[in-house]
Amino acid sequence: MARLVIVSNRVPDPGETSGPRAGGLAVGLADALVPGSLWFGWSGKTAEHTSTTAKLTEADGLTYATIDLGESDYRAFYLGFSNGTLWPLFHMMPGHAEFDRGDYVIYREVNQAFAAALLPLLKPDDLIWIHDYQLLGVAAALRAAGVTNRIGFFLHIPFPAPALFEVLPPAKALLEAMLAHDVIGFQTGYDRAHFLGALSSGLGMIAHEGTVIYRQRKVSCIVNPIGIDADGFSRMAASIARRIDARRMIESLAGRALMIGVDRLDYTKGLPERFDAYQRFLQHYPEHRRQISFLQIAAPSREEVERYRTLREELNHKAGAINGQYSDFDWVPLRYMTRTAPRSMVAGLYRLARIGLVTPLRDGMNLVAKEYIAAQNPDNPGVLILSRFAGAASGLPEAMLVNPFDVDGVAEAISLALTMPLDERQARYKALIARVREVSAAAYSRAFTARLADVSVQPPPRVLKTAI
Ligand code: ADQ
Repeated sequence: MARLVIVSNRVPDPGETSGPRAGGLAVGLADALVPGSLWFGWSGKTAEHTSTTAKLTEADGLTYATIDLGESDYRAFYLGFSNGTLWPLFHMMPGHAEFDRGDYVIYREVNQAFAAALLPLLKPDDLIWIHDYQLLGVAAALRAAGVTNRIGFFLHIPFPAPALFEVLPPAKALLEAMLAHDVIGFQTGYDRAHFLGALSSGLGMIAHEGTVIYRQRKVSCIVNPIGIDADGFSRMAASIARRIDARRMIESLAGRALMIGVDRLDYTKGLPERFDAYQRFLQHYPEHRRQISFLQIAAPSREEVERYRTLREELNHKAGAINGQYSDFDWVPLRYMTRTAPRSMVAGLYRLARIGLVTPLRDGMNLVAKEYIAAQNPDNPGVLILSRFAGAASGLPEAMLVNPFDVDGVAEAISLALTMPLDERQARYKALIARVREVSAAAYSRAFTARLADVSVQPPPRVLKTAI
């Protein structure tokens, strides 16, 4: 069987890949990472220069190969073009995007450096699976170096509408770079349609059943939504809800319903709008005021980027205003924590929460929505309020779908969720948990690797002389 090589911007610390704290990609790929697999990427550390050779570590039968990033490369590649340009633009928020040609040049160079450090580690039959927007150009750089392996790519974030994508000065170069893969995976049908639209308007290419031919090579564009290990998460939530800290939480609620939000502190997650909606709820539904407690846990993220710092200040201000206006001697309407909570604690809190409030302005998938469902007690499940602009919404139609920009609409949804009868909550939960179980982490990685393994030999990519 061919060896699987995962390439991602961050490689998890091998010490933390098993156990309850492991999150994100490590969980999504757990099934695919059989002994013998290789995981290549950035160590998360900076040095004077970007490494030219990878450092290898073995753990649990897997090989982790990491490089460090030079301090100035980190700024231009990671904070600059990846998170200052691509991240906002791909989330269709061009107002937050900045473009600097110098950062883009470094982005290209770092993608080439990834490819150069990976090259000596590759075997002829390896299946290479590259992840996310930071690494759009790695496959093109590998092809330019003569690599003929099957290479797949998965985009974890949305792909923007073609008219927005075209705003990017190197839009065409990035599309051509993406066509160096054999298989390109998207979270939803919308993202794939946007990508195919961009290929059509940018390069005049027409897809047939999701497949395009580029320089005599077939590129298959597939929809392959990411999921979670629902049963594992459910077990973790049930066991933690019986623990002492859960009991403290229950006592502090004093019979009030808990509403929970768990997010990275990121402007795409719609936190200011969420706080506004909660304030509107308290204002318009005074009869519910003392019956609810909203816990928002927000993990600080990308704090070197100015926009993220101003977001944090804005949220502190809004949280203070809500509690200042509505708190009572024995009731605080909003508990706002800016930290990363242990995964097991998050699972337990989801289970205690009568409402899961997941309202990103735009999101590739949003695993919090799936985790909240998996954590519920089937006998007395809570209600998921979900943004229709999260990728998860297209696979979870029984959630209460809301428009996160509509503050009054979200306030109304909170009121409806709070008073929803048990039989309706159970009916929605039953449908949702079946969907979360079916579109699991294991199904995600199995489907993608099977599709990649199926690719037949393609002509050598000799014409791709340069990377992006
Ligand atoms: P993210 O934008 O990071 O991921 P998401 O899918 O919600 O978003 O995953 C976040 C993970 O971190 C969840 O497992 C959640 O429990 C955890 N988490 C978030 N805040 C936390 C906190 N304060 N404390 C503890 N844990 C916290 C990107 C894309 C998403 C896509 C995923 C996977 O932006 O759209 O769903 O990749 O493809």
